[in-house]
Amino acid sequence: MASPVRDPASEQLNDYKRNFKGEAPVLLTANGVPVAEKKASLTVGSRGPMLLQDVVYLDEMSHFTRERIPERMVHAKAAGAFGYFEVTHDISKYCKAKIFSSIGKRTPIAIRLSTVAGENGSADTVRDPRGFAVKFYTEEGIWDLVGNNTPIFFIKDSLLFSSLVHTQKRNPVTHLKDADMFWDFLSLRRESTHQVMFLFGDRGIPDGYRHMNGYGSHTFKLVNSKNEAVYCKFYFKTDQGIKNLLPEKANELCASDPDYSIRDLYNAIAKKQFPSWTLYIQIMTMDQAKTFRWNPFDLTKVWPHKEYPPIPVGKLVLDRNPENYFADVEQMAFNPAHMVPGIEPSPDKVLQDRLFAYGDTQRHRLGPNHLQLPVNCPYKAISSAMHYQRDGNMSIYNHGGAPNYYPNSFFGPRECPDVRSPPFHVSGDVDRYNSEDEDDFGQATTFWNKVLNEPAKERLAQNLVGSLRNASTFIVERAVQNFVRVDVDLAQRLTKGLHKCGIQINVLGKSANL
Ligand code: HDE
Repeated sequence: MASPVRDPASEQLNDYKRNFKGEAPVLLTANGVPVAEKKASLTVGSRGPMLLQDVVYLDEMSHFTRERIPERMVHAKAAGAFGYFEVTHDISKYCKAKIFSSIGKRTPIAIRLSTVAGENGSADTVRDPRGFAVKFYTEEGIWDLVGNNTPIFFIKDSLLFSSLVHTQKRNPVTHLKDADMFWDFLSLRRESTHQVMFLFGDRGIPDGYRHMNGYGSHTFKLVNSKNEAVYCKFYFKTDQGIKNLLPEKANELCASDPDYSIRDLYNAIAKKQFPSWTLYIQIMTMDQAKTFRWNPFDLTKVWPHKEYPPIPVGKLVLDRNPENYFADVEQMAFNPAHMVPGIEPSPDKVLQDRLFAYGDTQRHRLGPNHLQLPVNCPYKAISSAMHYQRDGNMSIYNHGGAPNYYPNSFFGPRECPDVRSPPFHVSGDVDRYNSEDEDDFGQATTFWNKVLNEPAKERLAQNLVGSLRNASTFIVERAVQNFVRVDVDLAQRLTKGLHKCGIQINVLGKSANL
């Protein structure tokens, strides 16, 4: 009988035992040989030394010392789950992808929900964006929508990405999080202001993973069966309702239950309280894109819902926990380059870079054949030989006797002209263009004035003060100067809050003694 305080996650081993049919199997070495004794190594006399011929020990220890694979550079700590996506509305006039072909159609999915800056063992309830990565196993191959819980991002040119990440992680000397690195970079890159306001607002600490939205964030291109294209943004709205944690509660949980979000998701699914999200798209025509008052491919800006109203598409439901965390979640490999016919990239520079970076990191993290792993394999799309890639580390499915060159006369896989993308035109001078622009503050101002109510404004200001106060004063000044450009009211609140912490700057972000 389970104790009343034990939740489904705590009962995992008892569940395994309860569901087990028959007797415990015989213990084998990795090469399948029965093991007679597992509690004592092979030694000369009871006091040793050990023998090299203890193959049971060698088998065990040589695998153990290789258990860890490289941790993800970002998004290392995560929960994972499985479920399905069901179409509820017809969007075939915009998109020919078969996943959307009929109402009621279900496609299996996997999801990985993560924090960003912390390591694999870090606490869940920190102020940080959350990853919202969905893998759709469609009959046309894998579609990965690798998004966050925010519709926007810190930067709009990927060349800055590794620096951004370094500043959110540890100082290379002290191995500590460093407020100077954090605020120096963000205050020098003012296009980050919009995302920073989101991060330090209430939604910066969601209450677990079930109560937050997910955003594809980038602009994508959709193509219909007549090869007509539109631009699109994807977003998943939580059906559980938005719920966030106040900083005091979140800090308390960091100590008392650092795995709060993983536990919450696992238990909800185990109790059959299956979380779900509604998928919406926003559509912008090619002509609208030409005259939109912002760059429609700028990842630091939203498309206002009033002008580009969300169109419902379907439901995403999580109804199955992983059977094994490492196999199913740690080895899950997302890649924005995994798109299916009908879904294409837009010119967004950050998306373009991500098309390279993710496959590259997966080949480093998991190896060149990571797409053959069960959790990553496009199992709905394969019936026989797929392509002409062969060999490499850990090739499990190596296409048997099928020809390994193209073209060939032996029934090797053939081209599929039907899925050819419509051509598109680009022109311009090759150069390195500064991505900051005059309107880096406009949407942040709208967020402050139109989205936040008074208590939410005050909480945002206090959260910012709580973090800024740890940085060097010249960096604080620069940061406040940026917030003046959002709204003087915000800058005033920051100045007041900082004064209370002994940091004397005036409302324009200048040191009071200057
Ligand atoms: Fe990522 N990002 N990122 N990212 N990202 C990774 O890929 C990267 C960006 C996001 O659950 C890494 O497999 C570049 C935006 C999620 O496994 C890495 C740029 C958005 C996940 C990487 C970005 C994201 C990642 C680390 C250009 C939201 C976790 C390990 C500036 C729209 C996926 C890995 C999972 C993971 C690179 C920006 C979301 C290093 C170069 C924007 C949800 O390849």
